[in-house]
Amino acid sequence: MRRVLITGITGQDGGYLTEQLLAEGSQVHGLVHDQGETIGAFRADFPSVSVHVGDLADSDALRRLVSEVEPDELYNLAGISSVAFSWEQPVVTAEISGVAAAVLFQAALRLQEHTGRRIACVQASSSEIFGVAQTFPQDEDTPVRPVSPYGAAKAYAHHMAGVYRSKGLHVASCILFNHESPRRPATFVTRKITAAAARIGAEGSGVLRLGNLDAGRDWGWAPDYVDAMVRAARHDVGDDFVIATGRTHTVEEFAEAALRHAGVGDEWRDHIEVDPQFLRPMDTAVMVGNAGKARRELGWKPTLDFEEIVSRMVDHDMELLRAGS
Ligand code: GDR
Repeated sequence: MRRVLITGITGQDGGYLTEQLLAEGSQVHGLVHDQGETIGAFRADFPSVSVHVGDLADSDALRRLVSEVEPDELYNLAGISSVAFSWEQPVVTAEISGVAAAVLFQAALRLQEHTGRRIACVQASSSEIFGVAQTFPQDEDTPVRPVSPYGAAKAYAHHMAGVYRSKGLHVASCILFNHESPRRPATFVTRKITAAAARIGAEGSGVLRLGNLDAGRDWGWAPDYVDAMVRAARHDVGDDFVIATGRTHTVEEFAEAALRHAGVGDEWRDHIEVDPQFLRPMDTAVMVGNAGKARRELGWKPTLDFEEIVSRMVDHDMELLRAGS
């Protein structure tokens, strides 16, 4: 039976990945930081998963965990996932989104050398490593020039994936563009928009306060991106893969689509205000990825388009409102 270790298992991607791996019969272990409500809910949803409570900043504990679990596959999904928050906590971001990845790769390589068994690692990298890209669309050869503490930490982990690959470890760095689902927390713009759109649609009034409306993002469907990571783990060689849809939309276009889907008509723009508190010190303007390599080498392609993702998220939030939660 395949044994898998996932860091960040209680996040959006961790949940979808756990479902996919359990469905195929893998034994799943997960590292969890928070001991509160999140972990309780996760245990209730996935009683067969072995949950290990620990801190990514504790390198010794991470090494011990890898040698105890002896995984066949290790998915590093953990870290600070909010670019906005990384401006407030740049050092913590470096430690847990950057250094912890290197600790895990080193521990996996040691385990591989010790046991003689192949261990496949997947690093959940990010389009933020490209910063304000000068080439469109971005692919695996686009220069890595981050412009946020989050992007810089992810860039370090991405480079370390390459370093450990050259030492003989299978490390795939999946350069994930934005990927959404109804499980996204409202700290991210898509869910903030869909939750507000559902409310405005139901009440016929209300205002959605946003930051940069002109930012362009390549928004995909989170379960597709999780599937790409599994394919990358099982590919013949560890490599870098851009995972994206190849289409970009602005934040304003996302808001328009969500409000219209929630039943707000041509007056949708009256419900949006720009609030400077949501602007960032530096923001990547337009992101769009070319996932041609993942298509060719992993047989991967996105299954849902922009309109369908928006609809599913708004429908979910309308359902939550109806259920009174
Ligand atoms: P991002 O996602 O920073 O791209 O990182 P987010 O949804 O936070 O922002 C997307 C864009 O929307 C603009 N924006 C706002 N963002 C938030 N959160 N709240 C607002 O009110 C708002 N108004 C406008 C932002 O400025 C930005 O341009 C996500 C995360 O999932 C990362 O972990 C991942 O690595 C990258 O995507 C790829």
